[in-house]
Amino acid sequence: MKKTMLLMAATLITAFGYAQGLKLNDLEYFERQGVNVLVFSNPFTGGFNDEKNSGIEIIHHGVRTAQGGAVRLNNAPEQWDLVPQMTSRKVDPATNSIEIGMRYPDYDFDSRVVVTGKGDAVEISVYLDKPVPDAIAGEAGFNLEFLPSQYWNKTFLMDGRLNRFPRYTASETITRPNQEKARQFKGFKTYDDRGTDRFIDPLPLEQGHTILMATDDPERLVKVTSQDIDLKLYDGRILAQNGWFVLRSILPAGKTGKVLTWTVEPHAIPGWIREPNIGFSQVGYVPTQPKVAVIELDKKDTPKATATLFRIMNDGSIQKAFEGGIQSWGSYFKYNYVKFDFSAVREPGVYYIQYGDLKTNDFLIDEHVYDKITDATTDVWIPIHMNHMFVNEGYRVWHGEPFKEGYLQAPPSDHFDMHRQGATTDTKYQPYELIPGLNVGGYFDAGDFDIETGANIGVVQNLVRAWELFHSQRDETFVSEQQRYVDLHRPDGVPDILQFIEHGTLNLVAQAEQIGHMATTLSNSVLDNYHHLGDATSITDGRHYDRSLKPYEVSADGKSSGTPDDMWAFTSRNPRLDFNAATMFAAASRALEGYNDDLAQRALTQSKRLMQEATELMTANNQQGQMGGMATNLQLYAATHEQHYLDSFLQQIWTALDNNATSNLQTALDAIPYMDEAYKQRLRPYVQKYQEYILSFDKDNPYGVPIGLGNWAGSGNVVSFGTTICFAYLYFPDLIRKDDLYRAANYIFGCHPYHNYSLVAAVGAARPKAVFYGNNRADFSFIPGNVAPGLLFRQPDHFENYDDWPFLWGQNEGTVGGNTQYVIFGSAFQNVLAK
Ligand SMILES: [Ca+2]
Ligand SMILES: [Ca+2]
Ligand SMILES: [Ca+2]
Repeated sequence: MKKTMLLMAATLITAFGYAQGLKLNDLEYFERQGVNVLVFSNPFTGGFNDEKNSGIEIIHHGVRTAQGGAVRLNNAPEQWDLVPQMTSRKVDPATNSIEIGMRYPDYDFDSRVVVTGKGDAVEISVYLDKPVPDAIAGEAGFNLEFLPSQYWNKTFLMDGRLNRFPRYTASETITRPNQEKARQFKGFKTYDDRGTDRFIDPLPLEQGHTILMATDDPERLVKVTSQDIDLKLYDGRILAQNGWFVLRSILPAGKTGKVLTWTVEPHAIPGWIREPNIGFSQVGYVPTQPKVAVIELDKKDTPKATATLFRIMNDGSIQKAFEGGIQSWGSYFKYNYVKFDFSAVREPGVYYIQYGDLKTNDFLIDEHVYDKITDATTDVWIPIHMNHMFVNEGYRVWHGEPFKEGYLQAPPSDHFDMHRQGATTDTKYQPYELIPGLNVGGYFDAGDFDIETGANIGVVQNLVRAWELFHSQRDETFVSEQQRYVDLHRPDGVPDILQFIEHGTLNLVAQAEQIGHMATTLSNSVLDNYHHLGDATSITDGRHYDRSLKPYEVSADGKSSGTPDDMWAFTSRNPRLDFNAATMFAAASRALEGYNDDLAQRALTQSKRLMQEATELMTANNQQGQMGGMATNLQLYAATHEQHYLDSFLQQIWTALDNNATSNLQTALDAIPYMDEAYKQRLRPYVQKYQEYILSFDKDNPYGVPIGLGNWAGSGNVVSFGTTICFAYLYFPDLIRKDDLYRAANYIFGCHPYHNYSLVAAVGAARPKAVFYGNNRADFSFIPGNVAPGLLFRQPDHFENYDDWPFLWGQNEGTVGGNTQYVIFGSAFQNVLAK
């Protein structure tokens, strides 16, 4: 042991003594080879409060390992704890420093944090012009959060005391009166205190003045010193599974001026160069398609002259199949990109790429590689997300039948998932009154369990499109609406896609019939149910909420309780949503005719009624301009063949195409089956323009697809792009290049920045992503067939997709809207390739 420690000390001296210095670069972050320190390049302005993506951040040897550096009000902040507003950001290259003004308006509390590059460290100082307000004195502190998956099982020393970061949380807590806890976002509570009026406060794992983290891993080694005040280390996972390790110092009460100073020194491996990321399709390639690997290189890396394709022969021996030159693409954000084109290889077989010493995993070249790309999504992901059903798979129950007590009319209220109930209910129901009949059909939105009406409308539309265009007869799922039971991998004689359309329509028709218009969402009434992880059945107690009972009290007949856990229907009327529903009902009625005639008729009735009422409402509100009824008119024409719908569509489509051809082309293509040859001819120039648009991405980025830079990553856009290309090729094979059909598939299946894993869970890929933000995310797992949003852009220059940490929804969540779009893409892609 002693010998090891001496060796470690020697390494540290060398390591921390390596002179290079953290310098502010042109992109306004501190940089040295192997280390980036960002200071509010990403402020706390994400859509969902603390997204664990903000404040002071460290990108350590290519991986973002720390974030959340800021003045915070909790030992281990949760998503809905208050976050600071950034009131100013001053970058000063002369002093090599960045100063951030922070404010908590709820407490009229201002602070300034100055980060200064000093040698290989940054010094972080907190300044107060007024003392910490009494209400949060002893609670406000400076925090920095470290990613558990990068630190667990690694060692740390606090003032020389040895310890190890736990793989799973099991440290100590206390409870304190709720009144001592800083207010949470909009006054919501993330926890159910079981009537104790107390909150849980974690105790520190360690405290002291100097911490060395990951002494056993040079890529993660960090030294943090606090000159004046103790550092405390917390495990945020003890409150919330998505918590991080939190390093924290409490700001002293009653003091002003410079009240805290930390020195943070992330170790840099001398001369470190990031390993190349060889992007290729993990699903493989059909023999005739273009095959180009995109290799992402550290900007200090020197590209090799060639790369090689090796083939693993049927007897297990290995043969060189191809050697080809490396072409430079150029730089894109922080990396350089080169390409390796091995399109010449067409022989079916098992291959891998070798670039320098680096070998990829194997992949297939074969005529059938894309045959199964949607099977996991249709056979597993979609049925698991069927609400109000018991879902079984082999020996496993995914969930029981949720929300048996139904849905209450939401009272006027704010919400935590971007909804609200306005001052009126717009229905015949009183707040908290049971709205009958809504607990039927519908799909969980995503990693949460609400029925987002807009998303569910999209699901039915997507599935109807897939049904009408491709007529998939695939039957791998038993669905009984009568038994409220779904059994995966048990054929029942009915095409699954019809059953999925029926299931979505059942809930949406119930909304229109019971409420009179569409709810904005059917969602949780309390925040501590919203972040539920586990079986959806246990979100509510299955008993009707009775406000005359005390919380947790159950009525004598066992049918009601005083626990306010019943789900709410948010019913503020939105004519645009009704308009969209009208579109979907028209489509659903077509698909369901001959399979469930009663439901088909009910859907058509609601379609016509909502269309008329929404038009009147929007006319009255002068909202005609935002009607967006182009697709609706098309759907209604397809359902009814009434000429006036067609006339309206034709009035709208050409203007829409002239205004924005790229985003409206899909709708224009969708109309082709109902139109004459003249319509198709008139569309040709727009399709020609779309081909130019496709090619423009070759200059935009090395991957040749639209890469989104928002706070929800962009694989959905790539899927839409790919879908439109397929449809355009289907109708205009002389205008769209066949080679361009593969762009979206390449990107989604592994040819993208950061790593080369397929963004679709499970079927077909050699190396799919392993963790996703599904409702089983606490198990670091996935639901097969999910499509991750993928590569999340972090300002100012970093793409990221964690595959050992599921909890960032913007990278790893899949939505029912997005995944059913992927089904269309996959079906269209397979269909055009088969031709
Ligand atoms: Ca949701
Ligand atoms: Ca079936
Ligand atoms: Ca209940």
